[in-house]
Amino acid sequence: MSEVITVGEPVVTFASTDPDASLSDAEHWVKILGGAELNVAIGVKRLGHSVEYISRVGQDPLGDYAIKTIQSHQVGSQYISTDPTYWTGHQLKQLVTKGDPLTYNYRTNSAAAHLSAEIMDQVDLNGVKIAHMSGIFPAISSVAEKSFRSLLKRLVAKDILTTFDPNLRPSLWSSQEKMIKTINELAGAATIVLPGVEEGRILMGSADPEAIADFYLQGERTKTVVVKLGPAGVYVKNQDGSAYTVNGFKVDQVVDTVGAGDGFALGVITALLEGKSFKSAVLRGNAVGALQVQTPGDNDGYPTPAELNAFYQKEGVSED
Ligand code: KDG
Repeated sequence: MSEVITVGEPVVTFASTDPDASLSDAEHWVKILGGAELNVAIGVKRLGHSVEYISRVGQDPLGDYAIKTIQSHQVGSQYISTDPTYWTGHQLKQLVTKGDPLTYNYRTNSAAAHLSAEIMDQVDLNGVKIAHMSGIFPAISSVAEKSFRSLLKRLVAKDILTTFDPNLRPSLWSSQEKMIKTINELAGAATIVLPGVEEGRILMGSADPEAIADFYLQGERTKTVVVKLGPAGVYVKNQDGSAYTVNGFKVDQVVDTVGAGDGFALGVITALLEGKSFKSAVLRGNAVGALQVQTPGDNDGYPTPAELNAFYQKEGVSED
């Protein structure tokens, strides 16, 4: 089995190429593949680690495209099933010259929303070192939430290191209350929780990094919380009370912010797989996030090992 495992919905994205046009006015589009957990899988593989992605797509042209693209990235697709009834999840994405682009999702009743829990019992977890989970997959349907929980239960039983990114997507949840309750509960089963500082405002009513970290450190299995502060970097707090901040990298031109958080997660995951210190893992997370915001797609800025080293050299930093 692969070193890393994750579950999610691949999102076929029609990205506008008309700067600052609204989603209804845009006329020109390119087709790309995103999906938060898939982005992580693509970046983990690009940095040289094996990864398996569990999902479900429709038996339709977008599903064929998703599978071909996933395989072209050499991400494991053994547990991707196809659904004869439901379509492949997709979305429209704006091109903005400033800030975060708006997206519009066509994901209700998608094939991934029908990924059943039985498949989770068949997933071979032998040899898996890290599982990456995000708050998006349980948001897409009650079936997906059940599947997510059954995988999480197996990960906990096998004591597999699990990273969890809340990845708030309010439009995918049935209600804000349900989103907050579910995400905060699921986070407790993860070893490392990766919330964004603005997510803290919604999830526990505070944008204070320490308060956010303390909240998630109450989780029964949580050892470390990394609060992402955007371009400023991250605040890290451990179960033993130790805490520190790692600065972010300065980026001259932000092209598209999408995929930066996933880039952070995959940087941390791959560095931990390589036995690096947690501080180095966070440094790598910041580096991958900074590289990703300089490209237009959802995962095209993630580096190879050589590109990561070139970035470190340019910045005059190194991992220990
Ligand atoms: O984190 C990036 C993702 O959000 C993007 O690739 C697609 O919107 C998406 C999603 O919900 O996964």
